[in-house]
Amino acid sequence: MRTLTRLFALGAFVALAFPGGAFAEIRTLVYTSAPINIAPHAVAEGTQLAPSPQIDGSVVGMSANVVDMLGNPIPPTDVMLHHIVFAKIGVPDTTCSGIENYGGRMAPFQAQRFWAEGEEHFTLGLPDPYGYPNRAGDAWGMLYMLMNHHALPSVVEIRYTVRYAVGEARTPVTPIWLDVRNCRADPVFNVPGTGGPGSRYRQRASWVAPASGVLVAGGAHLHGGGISVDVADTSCGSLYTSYPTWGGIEPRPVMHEPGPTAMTAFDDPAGRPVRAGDTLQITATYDNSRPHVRAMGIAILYFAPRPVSSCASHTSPVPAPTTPERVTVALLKRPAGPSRRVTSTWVGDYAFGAQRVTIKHGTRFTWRFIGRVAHDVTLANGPVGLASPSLAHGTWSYRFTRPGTYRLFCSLHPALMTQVIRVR
Ligand SMILES: [Cu+2]
Repeated sequence: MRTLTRLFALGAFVALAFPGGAFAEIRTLVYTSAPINIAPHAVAEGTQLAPSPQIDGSVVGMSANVVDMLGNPIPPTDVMLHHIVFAKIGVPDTTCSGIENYGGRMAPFQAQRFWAEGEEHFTLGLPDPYGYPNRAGDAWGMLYMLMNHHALPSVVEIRYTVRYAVGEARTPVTPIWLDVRNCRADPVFNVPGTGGPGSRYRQRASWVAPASGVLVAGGAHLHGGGISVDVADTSCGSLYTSYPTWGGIEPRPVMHEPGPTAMTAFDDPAGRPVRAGDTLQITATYDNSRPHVRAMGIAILYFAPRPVSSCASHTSPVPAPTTPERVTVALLKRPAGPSRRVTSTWVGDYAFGAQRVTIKHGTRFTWRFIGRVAHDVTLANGPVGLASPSLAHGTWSYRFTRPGTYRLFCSLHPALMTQVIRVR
């Protein structure tokens, strides 16, 4: 009887929401970003407003790629889509009260991250009957990071496809963004790579579920050197583990350690229960036998609130083993000038002050950022993984405890800004 009443109430709701019985359908909507200019052998990162459906409905799927100004797809060997993140502006994020923009400033508004894609090309597909609710008046923003492998400037656009249910009541999902370096536009960490053969390096973060419900879909993001991303309910065990697949044609020149070409995702219409008050823990596991810089560990989960009484662990499928291509990131420009015994230098547009430096081990070296645009200090190759945040002002320092040759570059301007530090 109660079920009947509930069905009746639902029917009344649908009739009210869609007077005249609007035709229920799933539309395929294709949008294009504003043009993005990328300098030769450089990285473009930034934010844009993103066109979005101008009608009430629910997002049930998303995918994106990089196209030229004529709409032709651009392969990653030309312009690499490092990552794009879509967020709904003015709506609080589920796991983060404020997001630090590129350059270290807090974003001036709330934004709910609801989908992202990186080199692994995570395609969103929510199982029936779920959907991410969206209103005609909602505004979307897009954060992007693209890398140009050409010696010429490129102008590209992001083309994205939204599968969108209209005229139909979907069960609403909330996106849950779990990130071991959460609340940053550039949520990176560095794997030192000093653990020896077979060693692992882990980063973790956790989040307490404020409501009960079920996880119905998810995807994850790792960088080169990644082993897995696991999401566990600390009282029940693993709910989802994502594994990378490696391979494909690696772009030349090598401007970063290649990321996975795929990550295992899941969709589960029955849902994986999480109780209010349960702690969800994300663990990003990396190889620690060699350095991996500017690494990430992210999972995005789609959560449908509803009463649940218990939780259970899940074993995730492991893809057929693949081996990452072992690349050495070489400097694209030979550091110039006399070798200097200094313990600090400047970083400007577009050079390091002292490009060839010799120091004693144990020395703390300081970089002073004085550019109009942001730069960073990133290990290309050397004994220990290290990288600074991207900065336009302020200083960053690092204590060199292991002797060897550290070849460094700005990961945003790798063809222009290089430095070598010899640690005796
Ligand atoms: Cu730079």
